Amino acid sequence: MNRDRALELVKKQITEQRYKHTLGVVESAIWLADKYGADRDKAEFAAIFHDYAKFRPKDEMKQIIAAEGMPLDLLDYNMELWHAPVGAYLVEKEAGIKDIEILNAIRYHTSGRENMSLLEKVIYLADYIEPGRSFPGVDEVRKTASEQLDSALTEAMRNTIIFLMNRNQSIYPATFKAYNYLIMNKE
Ligand code: DGI
Ligand code: FE
Ligand code: FE
Ligand code: FE
Repeated sequence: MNRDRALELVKKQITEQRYKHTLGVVESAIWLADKYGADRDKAEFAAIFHDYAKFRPKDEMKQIIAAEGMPLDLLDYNMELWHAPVGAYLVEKEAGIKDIEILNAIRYHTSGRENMSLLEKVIYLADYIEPGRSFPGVDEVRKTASEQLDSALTEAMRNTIIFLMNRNQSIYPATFKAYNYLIMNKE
């Protein structure tokens, strides 16, 4: 699989706007990978495919979560979480990506998890800071990302948790666990 073929496969799955976001995530992921010593090619492929399942029908995502042994508690939380694990599954099945590090970076790009790998951190953060994002506080996270990866990741997770809480939404436990892990294992 080369980069152009991967982009072509993804383009068919998502909207024009989401494709632009994806190109932004690729740019930010390569920047972060080079800065923090992650595998540049893996970062590029994980970024290209990270939102592959974003527009799959709700029922199809539900069915895959149940049938493929994914955590069933996902179904009790915001359905925005589902495209990440379902994406990892479909990218393997439909695009033939077998690399477990790439698949895990896709799988955990929305919730995060405890003890994230370097590649998982790069993709989570690239998704948050890509040039097309305009969340309140994103410029501060971009600045931190140029200095310290874990600090930037912690800020991005904190902002996301606060954003969801302010909108009266539930928080998936893995997200809290990811945040706590970073706070409790700071250098
Ligand atoms: O797919 P994207 O829009 O590029 O971004 P994403 O996959 O990081 O997140 C999609 C949305 O999921 C984002 O607006 C926040 C929302 N979300 C809902 N429940 C949770 C959650 N995010 C986290 N981290 N944890 C949750 O429990
Ligand atoms: Fe996503
Ligand atoms: Fe994200
Ligand atoms: Fe995304």
